[in-house]
Amino acid sequence: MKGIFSALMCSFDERGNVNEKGLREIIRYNLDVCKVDGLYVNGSTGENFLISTEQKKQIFETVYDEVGGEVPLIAQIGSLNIDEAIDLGKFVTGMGYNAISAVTPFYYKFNFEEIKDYYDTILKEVDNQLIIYSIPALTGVHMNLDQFAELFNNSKVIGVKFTAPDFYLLERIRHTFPDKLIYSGFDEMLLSASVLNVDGAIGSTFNINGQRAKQIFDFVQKGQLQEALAIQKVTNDLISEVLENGLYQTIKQILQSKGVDAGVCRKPMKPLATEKLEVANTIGKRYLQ
Ligand code: HMN
Repeated sequence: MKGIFSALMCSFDERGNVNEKGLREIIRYNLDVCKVDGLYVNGSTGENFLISTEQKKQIFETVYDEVGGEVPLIAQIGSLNIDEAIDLGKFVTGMGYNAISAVTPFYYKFNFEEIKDYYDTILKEVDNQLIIYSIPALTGVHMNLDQFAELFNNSKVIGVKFTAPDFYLLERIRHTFPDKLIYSGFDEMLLSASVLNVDGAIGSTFNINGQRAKQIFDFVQKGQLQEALAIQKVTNDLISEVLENGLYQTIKQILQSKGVDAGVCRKPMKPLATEKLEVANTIGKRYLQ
């Protein structure tokens, strides 16, 4: 469960249906070309919050079938509808997913007691281990060290996907909980997080740039910081161009240019205009052979 995990993209057709063949091609590209260590399924990058329960299950099943035990799988089952979260948690656990993960409940301003109860309720019902998904910039949920400690008190909570630029808090969590799994969530900060001894990283750009992410992580583990920095620099050149052109759409177009049927993004995300499609193709050619 350590190392570089792609936050897996999903292929959708123009009507918003899951394109299973395309999804399988994205998985193969991740495993065979990017050589990632694992997959994080139905996260933000998988457009999870834009799709139905049936589509989530279809994706969980297709991924499990295609991967067939090759790498560990983490299923993001978090939902504002706690019954859906539990249902999905049971579904993936029955199938054999290695762990579940759930985003902190968002939109309503839940207090910490409610957030803790959300995780405890899921874990009472689902017989699996769970990784908290913390992404304050998107959820508005900022937790401090004591609150992480309270969540980690539940022994089934085995770690956190920490998607925040707060390296002070990250260091405190690492230091305080040496046995919990900590995944860095911002690909552009992978080197900095790796220096703090995270166990791995989960990110969207690994769908295309997984090989460099693995090199950064491995160089840091061997103490070769200058080598890691050189690769993080190229990685960040790539990421800044991708972000400027439209994050998920550009990653999909780059996959498309590599012969992977990555499809389009779900509405309300808009497809790339022609000039931006060309920019995406150029990024793919310049940074990814
Ligand atoms: C997921 O749940 O899909 C990801 O793990 C989210 C991941 O943290 C990404 N964040 C978002 O897409 C909002 C990052 O990989 C991010 O895309 C990347 O660092 C570029 O900013």
